Amino acid sequence: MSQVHGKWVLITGATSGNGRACAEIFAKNGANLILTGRRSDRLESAQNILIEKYNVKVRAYSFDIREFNEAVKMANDLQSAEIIPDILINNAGLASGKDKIYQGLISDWEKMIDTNIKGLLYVTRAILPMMVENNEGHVVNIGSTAGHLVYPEGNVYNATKYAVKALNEAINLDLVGTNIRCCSIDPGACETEFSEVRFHGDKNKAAKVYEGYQPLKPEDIANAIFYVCNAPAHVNITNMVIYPTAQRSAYVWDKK
Ligand code: NDP
Ligand code: 8X3
Repeated sequence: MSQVHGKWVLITGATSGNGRACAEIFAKNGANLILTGRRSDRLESAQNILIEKYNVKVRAYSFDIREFNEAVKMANDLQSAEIIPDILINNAGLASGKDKIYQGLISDWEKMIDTNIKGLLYVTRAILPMMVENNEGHVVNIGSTAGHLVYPEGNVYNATKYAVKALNEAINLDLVGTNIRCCSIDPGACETEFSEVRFHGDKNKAAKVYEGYQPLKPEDIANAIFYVCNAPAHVNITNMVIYPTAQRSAYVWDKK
């Protein structure tokens, strides 16, 4: 039986892409889920499907992770229900826009900084004390290869993912002496709604990002996270970088 069976897994950004794929693999292996995202219709649908399919418990919290109070409300509600998340997957995030830095929209920059950095911090600040109190848990941060190498017009998105890399290292250091592990999973190009969001809903532009090669699938990322969470308790995988085979860096591609 998998180590996650019967555990509570909190996934931010579970309405789509990597987060939704994580919900599937963890539920399939008997984990109970706490799902978050802003689109309540999708959350409710995922909740119903996963309960029906895998007979696990699923709680859904629809909120914007840019609101610290909302993360605290969720944490308080979990505490009232005597639920301590065993695994926190800080997945919610986005790129908004792809422009030269002297032409970028301030609204895009604020969205990325507030979601990818501050939102991740807010949820972590609300949930991690419960894990520390329990001296058990696993934090998985979804970074990106964009947090290892800057590319043209990636600027602020790159900066937010460099911040996730730094925070992942910082969380690990601050957790020394506890049994809580912390890992950053850093994917390259993965076909989700990511590019559609980045290009403000332009589906044609988004589709072009994935043409001419096999990008990663959300299931590939979910499998990696599942692997990390199933490592024996004395094994702390702190970082995993995952590229499609056809992509070796932001600059080196094999596109047909
Ligand atoms: P998707 O757009 O498919 O999913 C993003 C998820 O984040 C959605 O569930 C969305 O839910 C949630 N989200 C976004 N903003 C907020 C917010 N303010 N509050 C709450 N939830 C929010 O993209 P991916 O699955 O690809 O993205 C997941 C993570 O993976 C991101 O951190 C991204 O940076 C990272 N990543 C993606 C790569 C890729 O190529 N796809 C590569 C490397 C990293 P909702 O809209 O319902 O709120
Ligand atoms: C998403 C991957 O290369 O578009 O983080 O930045 S990339």
